[in-house]
Amino acid sequence: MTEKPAAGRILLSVTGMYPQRWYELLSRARPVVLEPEGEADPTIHYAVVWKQKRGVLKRLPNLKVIFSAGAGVDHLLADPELPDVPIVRVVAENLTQYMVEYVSWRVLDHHRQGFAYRAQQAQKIWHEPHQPPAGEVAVGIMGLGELGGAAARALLALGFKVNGWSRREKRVEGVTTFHGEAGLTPFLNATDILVVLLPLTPATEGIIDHSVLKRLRQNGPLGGPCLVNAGRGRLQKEADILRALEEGVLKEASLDVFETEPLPEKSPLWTHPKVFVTPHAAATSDAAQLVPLMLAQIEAFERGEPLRNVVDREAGY
Ligand code: NDP
Ligand code: OXD
Repeated sequence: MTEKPAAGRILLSVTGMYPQRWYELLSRARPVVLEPEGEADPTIHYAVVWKQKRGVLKRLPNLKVIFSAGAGVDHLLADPELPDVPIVRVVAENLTQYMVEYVSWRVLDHHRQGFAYRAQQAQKIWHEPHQPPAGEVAVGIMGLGELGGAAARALLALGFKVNGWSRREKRVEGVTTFHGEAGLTPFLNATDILVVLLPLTPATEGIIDHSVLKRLRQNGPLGGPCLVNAGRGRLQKEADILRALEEGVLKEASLDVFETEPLPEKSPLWTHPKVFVTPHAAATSDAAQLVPLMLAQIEAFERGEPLRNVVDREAGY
């Protein structure tokens, strides 16, 4: 009788993402290890990682697939010794839903004058400022992928005008689309609330700088443009955001991600009256939702079916 080959083990290295929860759920289906054994561990075929310990992946000679525990993969691609195997990133309904909620919440807060009302309440001021209708306000989404596309549809349903900017040419119903370097200025010029949902790549690092903020529509219905960044912190230059707020080039900002995380205590963003801070919490990777998707992909892969949501390493996302 031939014995069934042992199932390849899964390496789990998810820094700051409740590893115990991932461990419990994954290990119900497969043997899971937290550290490879010895210099080279041939029993590990899959890795589930988030900001993995440096050098841990190169010790896996039989690694077949790396699963990023999040949608972004900049944490993985930053590893100079990353093995040359497919990387699968998170695309999941619940993660998208979280992001749609976050973007809708922040856009509505800027649109419905949340900053002004909180300041008024602190001083017990009863005053109703002019409120433009959503249909007069243009939200511009940088990054029209899984998350940006879903956010665009939700904002359209709320009645906003929506512009979108992507790397390649794209059509999204109801959205005025722009792409590439040539499309950037017209996209910015037509935008009142800029929502950043780009991946961090060599092409996008530091893209949210003073020159981009300056090109947002300066005479729009909100009395100045607003910024929402839920992509990555290193997309933005925080000194430029502070300068733009100081100059009035930018009216307000909602930031979920920062150049350095956790946001250092000394950062002026914490206490700036025109900045709303959340701790990289726009869309959480929920192990209970994501583990079944990863296990289903492993099973399909072992049946010889193609992997889904594979990262294009050359593009960096
Ligand atoms: P996708 O890969 O589906 O979409 C990325 C989009 O960005 C695409 O539209 C792509 O263009 C565009 N893009 C990439 N590079 C460029 C460029 N150089 N110029 C213009 N457009 C560009 O990613 P997701 O929507 O799933 O996720 C986006 C990012 O959101 C993640 O990478 C991650 O960093 C961040 N994120 C943050 C979370 C949080 O909690 N704050 C949670 C989850 C994700 P094209 O369509 O042409 O390919
Ligand atoms: C992600 C994140 O990329 O949570 O999924 O930032």
